[in-house]
Amino acid sequence: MLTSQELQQLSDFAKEIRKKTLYAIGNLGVGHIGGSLSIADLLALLYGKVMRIDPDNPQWEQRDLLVLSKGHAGPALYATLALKGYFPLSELDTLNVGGTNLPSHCDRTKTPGIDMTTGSLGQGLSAACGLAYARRVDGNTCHVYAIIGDGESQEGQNWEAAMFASHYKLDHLITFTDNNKMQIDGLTEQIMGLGDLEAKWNSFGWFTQRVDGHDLKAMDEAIERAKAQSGKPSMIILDTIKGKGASFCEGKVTNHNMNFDLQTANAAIAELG
Ligand SMILES: Cc1ncc(C[n+]2csc(CCOP(=O)(O)OP(=O)(O)O)c2C)c(N)n1
Repeated sequence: MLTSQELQQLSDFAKEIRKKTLYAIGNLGVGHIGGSLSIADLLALLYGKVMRIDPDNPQWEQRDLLVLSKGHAGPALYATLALKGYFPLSELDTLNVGGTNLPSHCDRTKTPGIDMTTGSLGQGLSAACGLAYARRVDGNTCHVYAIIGDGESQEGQNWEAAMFASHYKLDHLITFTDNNKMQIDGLTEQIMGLGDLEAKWNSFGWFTQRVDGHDLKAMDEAIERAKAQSGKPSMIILDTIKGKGASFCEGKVTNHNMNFDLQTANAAIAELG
C-alpha cells in the first residue's frame, strides 16, 4: 500500500520521466513518443518502488529484471535509468545518434541497466521466460518483469511463451500489457483486434488483472496481488493512453514515431509543470 508521500514522489518521478523523454526525442527531432509516454507511470512505479535494483551495480546478480519487449519505447526507459543514476542525464542528448549508448531500441550490450535487447516485437516475453526459468534453477529469488504492447500481442510467439510460463509455473514472472489501443499505423481493434484479452490470458493459465495504467495506486496493488500468487505467472493489462501527458500528441494515432522539435518538446515540458 502506497503512503500519500510515496504516491506524490512516484507521481513526480513519472512527470520527470515524461519531461526527459520529451526532451531527448525533441532534441533528436524524431522518435517513439506515444508508446514511451504511455508507460511512464509504470516505469516510475517499477524503478521508484517495486524493483530490487542497484544503479551503482547494474549487473548485480540478485537484481530484479525488466524486459521492455516493446523496445521502441527505449527513450522512456533511458530517461528512467538516467534519473535513477545509472548514467549521466547528459547522455540523453545522444539518443539514437551514431556511436551512442542509447540506441532507439533497447540494447543490453550498450546501456547500463538494460536487461534485454529488444525491438523485434513478439520475442521479449520468451526471453523473459528464459530469464525467469534460469534464475529459478540458480536459486535466485528475483522477480522478472516484462512489458509488451497491445499491437505486439498479435505476434504468435507471445502465446507460445504464455504456455511455457504457465506450464513451468513461473510465478516470479509479472508481465504488463501496455493496452494503449493503438499500434504503428492505427487502432489495434481495426488492424487485428485482440478480442477479450483478459479471457485469453486467463485461459492460458495466467493470473490476470486489468487496471488503469496511469493510476499508480491501482498498479501498485495489482503488483502486490501478483507477487502473492503461487504457481502462476501474472499478466496485468494496463489501460493506457498513447502519448499520455503531452497535449500535442496525446491520444493521436500519428504519435507512434513522430517528428517534433525542441520547441514543441519544451512547450509540452512546460505544460507538465
Ligand atoms: C517483428 C516486428 N515487426 C514490426 C515491427 C515494427 N513496429 C515497431 S512498433 C510497432 C507497433 C507496435 O504496437 P504496440 O505493441 O501496440 O506498441 P505501442 O503502440 O505501445 O507503441 C511495429 C509494427 C517491429 N519492431 N518488430
